[in-house]
Amino acid sequence: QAIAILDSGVGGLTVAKEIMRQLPQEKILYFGDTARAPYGPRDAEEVITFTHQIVDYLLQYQPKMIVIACNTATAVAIEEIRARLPVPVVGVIHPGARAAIKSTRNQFVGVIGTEGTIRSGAYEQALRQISPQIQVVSMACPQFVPLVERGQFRADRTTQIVADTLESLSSVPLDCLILGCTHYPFLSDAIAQAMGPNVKLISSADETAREVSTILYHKGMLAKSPVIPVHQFFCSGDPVMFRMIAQSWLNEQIRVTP
Ligand code: DGN
Repeated sequence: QAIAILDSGVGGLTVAKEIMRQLPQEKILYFGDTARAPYGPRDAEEVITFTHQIVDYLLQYQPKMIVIACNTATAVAIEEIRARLPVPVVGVIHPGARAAIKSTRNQFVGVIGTEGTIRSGAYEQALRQISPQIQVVSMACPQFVPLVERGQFRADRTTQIVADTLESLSSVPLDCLILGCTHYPFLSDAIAQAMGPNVKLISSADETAREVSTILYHKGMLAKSPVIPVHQFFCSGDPVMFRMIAQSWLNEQIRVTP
């Protein structure tokens, strides 16, 4: 049985890669809804509908767990999905918040994400639940996801857009910045350059993979076969672009089912 991972596009690959690294014996089924990305500007109802549709598609393969590797979908849909599924459902917001709390020294945390994620206030809520005195500044970065979906991670124009977008955060004394969208680790060079050396970038990937591993361990569901699994990738849009981005991020050849 596989771990099913979904996102609006290629962003969830940042989480998939970390799960593959921490749990190399687990088979991954990945769905990127590239035809309908970005989810960020869509209203909550629409994102909820899309998430249910993708989960239903993935359920045909009888996965042992679902990972919603999209902050926008986690923010609005995880409770509903969790309530209706018989398998564990993991999102990316609580793991991201936990990682930031572990990292911050001055209790001042920044969050960047899609409009949908920032509007939901899900990070503030998750952060304050763990640490009520935390100070949070959040900002939506609607231009970032389309750059990633087009594979433009390192273009000069990308670096410039990232620098311009994040400029207003430079006056805030944060010591860590949550990449509250799973697409953003693709832009981490440009984001790190814009934020400077005193701000640590926090991606949910590592902590989410740890949560996946803990749940599977406690449920006695970790894969036992020593055979290296063949992962499966599905995308709703252009498979050529998806494959190109996925192969360069994962450093391996993959097959994509359109
Ligand atoms: N990767 C998704 C997220 O983490 O929010 C959504 C990106 C998008 O579709 N805008």
